[in-house]
Amino acid sequence: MANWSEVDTYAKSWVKEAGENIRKSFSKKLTIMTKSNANDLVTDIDQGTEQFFIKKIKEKFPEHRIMGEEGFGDKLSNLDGVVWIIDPIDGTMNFVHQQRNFAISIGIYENGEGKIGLIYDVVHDELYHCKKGHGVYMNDLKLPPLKETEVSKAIIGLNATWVTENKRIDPSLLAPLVKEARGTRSYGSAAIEMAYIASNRVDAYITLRLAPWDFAAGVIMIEELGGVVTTLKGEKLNFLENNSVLVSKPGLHKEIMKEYLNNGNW
Ligand code: 2AM
Ligand code: CA
Repeated sequence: MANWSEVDTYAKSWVKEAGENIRKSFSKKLTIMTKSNANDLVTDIDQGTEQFFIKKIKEKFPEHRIMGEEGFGDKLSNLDGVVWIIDPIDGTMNFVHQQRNFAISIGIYENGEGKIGLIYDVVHDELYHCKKGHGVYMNDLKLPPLKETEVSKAIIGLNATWVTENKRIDPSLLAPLVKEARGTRSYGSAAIEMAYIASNRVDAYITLRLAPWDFAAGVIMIEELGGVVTTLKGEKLNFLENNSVLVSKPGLHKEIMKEYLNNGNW
């Protein structure tokens, strides 16, 4: 059994240290590269930050395994044992273009069960953190459980991509939701969107393609606060592949699934 208090203390101190290094990088020249396509960006800072975490984890917890977006971790085909799921910079496009609206996201799992979630909004110095069963905090502030709400009173995180022609969903499906919701927002970082639901700034978040490192930390926090996370078909997320994702306050999740997503039968 891992000593979760010890893991939590180290994880938080490494996240803060990595954040400090990222803030310092703002005054230096970035090296920007592309991955799968011209808009899929990665920088030397994404890579250096992931390598920083891997070095620290391997030194202190050599038996733990690591799944990292930039590929410096282990190749995993299961979630056995303790697994750190790391996105060194979630929202790289924002990091490059805006120097804000990005986060370090780390979810720590034991045999597939969420134990520790950390989302660090580096620029605002807001660390959202959760040790399973001990509540969710934004820095020192304990966040209250999520309350039920309805679409007509909700702000929904949704990228315009999904209501225009795209590869994954009929764009007309979500248009009524955009119309009925109080408002929509798109922050461009799944981790930030989930932290904002946890802290009651947004009510739901919908997207058609996320990787495990985009949601691993957020899922732990949202579920701890009584929120619901599934695919857009209403299924459990698969942590070894990409997923569509609906993150929502309770009540609202049921309404979106039933009234707008036809209970996943689309
Ligand atoms: P990233 O910045 O770490 O790549 C909105 O763009 C969100 O979707 C971000 O959290 C982003 O994470 C993620 N994202 C972007 N492209 C993606 C892809 N091809 N597959 C999965 N997630 C992606
Ligand atoms: Ca990333």
